[in-house]
Amino acid sequence: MAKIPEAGFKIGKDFVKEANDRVYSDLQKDYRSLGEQLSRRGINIDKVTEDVAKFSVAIPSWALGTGGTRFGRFPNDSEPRNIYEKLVDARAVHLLTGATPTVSLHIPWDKPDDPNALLKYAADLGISFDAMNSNTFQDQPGQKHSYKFGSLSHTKSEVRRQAIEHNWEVIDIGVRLKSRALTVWIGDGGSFPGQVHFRRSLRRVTDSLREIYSRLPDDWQIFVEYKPYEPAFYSTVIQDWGTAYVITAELGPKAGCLVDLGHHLPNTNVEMVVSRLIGLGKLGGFHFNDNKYSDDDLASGSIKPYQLFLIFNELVDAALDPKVKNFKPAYMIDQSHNLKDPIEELSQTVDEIQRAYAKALLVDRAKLNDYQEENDVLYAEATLKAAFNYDVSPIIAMARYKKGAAIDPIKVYRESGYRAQKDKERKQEKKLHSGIV
Ligand code: RM4
Ligand code: MN
Ligand code: MN
Repeated sequence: MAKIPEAGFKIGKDFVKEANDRVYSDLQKDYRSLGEQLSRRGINIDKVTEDVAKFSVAIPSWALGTGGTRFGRFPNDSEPRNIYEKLVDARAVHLLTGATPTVSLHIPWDKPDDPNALLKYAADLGISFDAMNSNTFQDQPGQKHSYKFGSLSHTKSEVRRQAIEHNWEVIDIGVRLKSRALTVWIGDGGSFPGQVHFRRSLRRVTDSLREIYSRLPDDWQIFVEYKPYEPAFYSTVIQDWGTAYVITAELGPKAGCLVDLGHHLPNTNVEMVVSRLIGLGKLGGFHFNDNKYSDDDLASGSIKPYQLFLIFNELVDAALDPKVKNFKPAYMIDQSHNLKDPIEELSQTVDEIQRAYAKALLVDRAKLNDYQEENDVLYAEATLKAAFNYDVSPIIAMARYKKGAAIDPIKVYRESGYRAQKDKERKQEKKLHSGIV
């Protein structure tokens, strides 16, 4: 069994506290001034801060390595070489942001030799495990059947069987890691007209997923992720939310749809997709990221912050609606960090997501409702814009401070010298392939 590495250098809680002490009085002033503005509108800033402080989002294990494009990858010398080192980096993000206590594992990319040892290692770092991700979109060394022509939807039953068994194994590992969900994304589809029979392939994928579902523990969920294209360039078997909905409806109550923000064709009204799935009781969770063109896996909120806000507007609206039952979508990040330091970009991402959430909490819902009922288009839109236009930075920084996280995460991280320390500790024997490429 592989040796469990030492955690090495860690940013201390005291280091964060000392940095916070230097800027806290400035934060207090900004917070008070925003609080006054909000109270004139009948909003209690402390309540908003409390809600933001309760928000958390899972980090995907693959996002801690340097990402890439299909043309290349430019890793730094200190990228984590294994899941243990990834967890140490995840702990740094959580220490800085206070909002990422869980990691979502990709199997086999981060398959543990010993799940019990990994669970303990993670617990010592204050990290636990979120949804497990299976991978039948690549062939692995020693694998009997190839996924070149599909996995759960493959024409040959032995290939489907292998893919089903892989998912069962992922559930088993997840149970040992105390995870409670499985996310399934498949690359199945066709690149040329005629390659795949549309109705039959959907039937096969649904039947395979039923077999996976049958092994799901009672307290687990399965998230079915859709994607319109890539790696298949003509047709994808689970191409959109409608197809994901039909599948999850057939599977049963433990199945929900997973909305990866990058998995929509340009100009799709994603916030409306979200509201439709809420209405159908099938919004399982999210993969947050942003894009200009399609599945670019850029940092959340970097390109379309208004869209992110409008998505959170639907989520807050649903959470406040007593008619929406058992509303608890799973929040996960799914990004590729090609250029920025993954720890920095993840911290920035968490901040952006919380920003969208905080702004959505500021929407005057009673007024919005009246304007909608009266068809006052201008004021309805202006009500959303009024919330979006606030600079909620003091709320987010205060939420972090209250949890002992950093008021200014990036500054604290850079001052800590973490990267330089890890450069020394993690001599890269070979350039690893550990991000999305
Ligand atoms: C896919 C999809 C999956 C992710 C892989 C790496 O496009 O978003 O969620 O696991 O990429
Ligand atoms: Mn995804
Ligand atoms: Mn994707």
